[in-house]
Amino acid sequence: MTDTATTTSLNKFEKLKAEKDGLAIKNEIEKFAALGWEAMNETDRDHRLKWVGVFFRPVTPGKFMMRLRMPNGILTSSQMRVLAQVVQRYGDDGCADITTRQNIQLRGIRIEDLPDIFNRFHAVGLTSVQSGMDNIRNITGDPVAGLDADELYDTRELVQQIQDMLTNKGEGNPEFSNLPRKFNIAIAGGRDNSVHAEINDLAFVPAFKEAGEHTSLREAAPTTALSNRGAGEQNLLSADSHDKIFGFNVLVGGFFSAKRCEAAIPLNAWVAPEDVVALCRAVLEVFRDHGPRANRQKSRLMWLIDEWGLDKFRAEVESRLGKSLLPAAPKDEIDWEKRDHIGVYKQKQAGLNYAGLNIPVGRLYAEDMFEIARLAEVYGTGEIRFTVEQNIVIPNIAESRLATFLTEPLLERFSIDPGLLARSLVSCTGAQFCNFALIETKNRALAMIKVLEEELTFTKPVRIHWTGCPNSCGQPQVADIGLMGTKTRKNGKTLEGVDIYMGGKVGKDAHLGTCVIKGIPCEDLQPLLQDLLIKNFGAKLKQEALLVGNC
Ligand code: SRM
Ligand code: SF4
Repeated sequence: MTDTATTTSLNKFEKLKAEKDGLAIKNEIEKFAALGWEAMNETDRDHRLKWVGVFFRPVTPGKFMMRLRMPNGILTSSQMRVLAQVVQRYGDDGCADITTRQNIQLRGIRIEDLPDIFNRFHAVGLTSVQSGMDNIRNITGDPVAGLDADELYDTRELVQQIQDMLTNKGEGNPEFSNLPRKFNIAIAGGRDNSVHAEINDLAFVPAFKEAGEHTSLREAAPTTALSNRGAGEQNLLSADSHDKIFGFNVLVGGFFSAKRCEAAIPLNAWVAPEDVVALCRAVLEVFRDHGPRANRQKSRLMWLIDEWGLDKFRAEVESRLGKSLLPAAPKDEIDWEKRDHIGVYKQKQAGLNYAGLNIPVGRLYAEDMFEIARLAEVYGTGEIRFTVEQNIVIPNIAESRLATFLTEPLLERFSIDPGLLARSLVSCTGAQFCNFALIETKNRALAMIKVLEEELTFTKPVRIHWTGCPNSCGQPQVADIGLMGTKTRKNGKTLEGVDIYMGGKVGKDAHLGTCVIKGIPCEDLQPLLQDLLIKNFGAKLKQEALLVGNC
């Protein structure tokens, strides 16, 4: 238990965790299934079930949401089929959403089916453990890890190792089941920061150290640092890299919340890949044991760093680690604009391609999921990946199969070449299922870009992110145009509205956007967005473009 928690009064969530650890729920699933959701203890139902990834939805009582864990966003076609079967049994109530953490959530779940669902998950190596409440969220990694000829590090194995350590191989780990608050971890393996490292509580970004500097944490020869890299190691170092060692600069404290949003700050630490798991453990132990627990609005890691100062925090992490941290490398290797991976791209393996399919606002139905699984098997090796933009990647498509793949009907809906607004559209769950939502998001987001794409021509993608409330699950602060749900007044009436964020930059020199316009009623939004797109992003009215063309 924390320093702070022992000296201050506990908030409601700390109390419920102290009464019974969330993970204890794991052994009570059969009992809940027999009882039914209405007879269950409310605290178990509304809160503790989140420790096994089951979320009571006050908007649709009795129809639960299940949040999985997808380390590095990767799953197999067999796993996708199991997920499809689970949502299929709920008919119109069943669907799934790819999330902004490279993950998937299932909807319509009935409590009586949980034992069977967990058995099915177990059979194919899926876990939903510790995916909600005061636990570590899905760990994100590069969506084209192991495929991209330009990658610096294949993040897959490392992400899996961290998840295994933190969740006891998906079975649940009581060591980390009572954090002061949620915790996000990301590892970037490429030059374009595909994971939004800067918005995580703990993030690792590629950085090279001069070999001579690599002394105090461990005397590691370059070969040791490279040995953990997984497949396709040939292109991993830059040409002049004989005397450089690959590792990661460490960022800490990034988070979004209703009250405060912060980009992560450098810990002034560099770690070799083989030290990443230990560092994650050390940081989490410090957060678990010392993080502030009195006020839920002030419990994320950055609040502890504020309270202590970075030097004390770093020293405490070193003490848990049992060794000194090396200072950060002078620069990281994030020097590309962020890619969205939509389209077909050559892999580093000769003759193979990966295809990025745009899944509008991440929403999938059972038949889509079966079809994605089929495509992945017929054309690839059965592997499927998710991106933080709520899209999918199908890797390992042989050159000889590509032309046929491109004629598949599913690609008409899940395009490899969508409109320039559609390809970058992201939306959180919103009012359809989320009780925090101040507005409906997903359908509105789709309808809005349809109209805008009909009216305007674009020369480049514009990243529009919708989020239904200030919790910022849809990450409006990283968008070119971020739309955050709010309530606003017009002609004496309360209406659904948005606050508009702009200036978010991803990839190299990433920084957060800020709120530029407040309280626009959704019914007045379209002309305003049109104006912003024309003035700030080079969009042109189609009529105008036609006239110019005619001259
Ligand atoms: Fe989130 C709470 C959905 C990514 C910040 N988030 C919720 C809940 C669980 C609230 C609830 O119980 O209804 C939402 C579930 C709605 C539902 O039925 O789907 C929810 N969050 C989501 C997802 C599904 C949005 C999406 O459509 O993709 C994302 C799931 C990710 C995952 O797979 O684990 C999701 N949430 C995020 C992100 C983005 C990220 O991680 O990059 C953030 C901002 C980053 C961060 O956390 O620092 C985010 N969610 C929050 C917060 C504010 C946290 C805070 O410190 O105050 C809450 C509310 C809370 O925790 O008290 C929240
Ligand atoms: Fe729900 Fe708000 Fe998160 Fe959207 S941003 S999923 S409305 S909590």
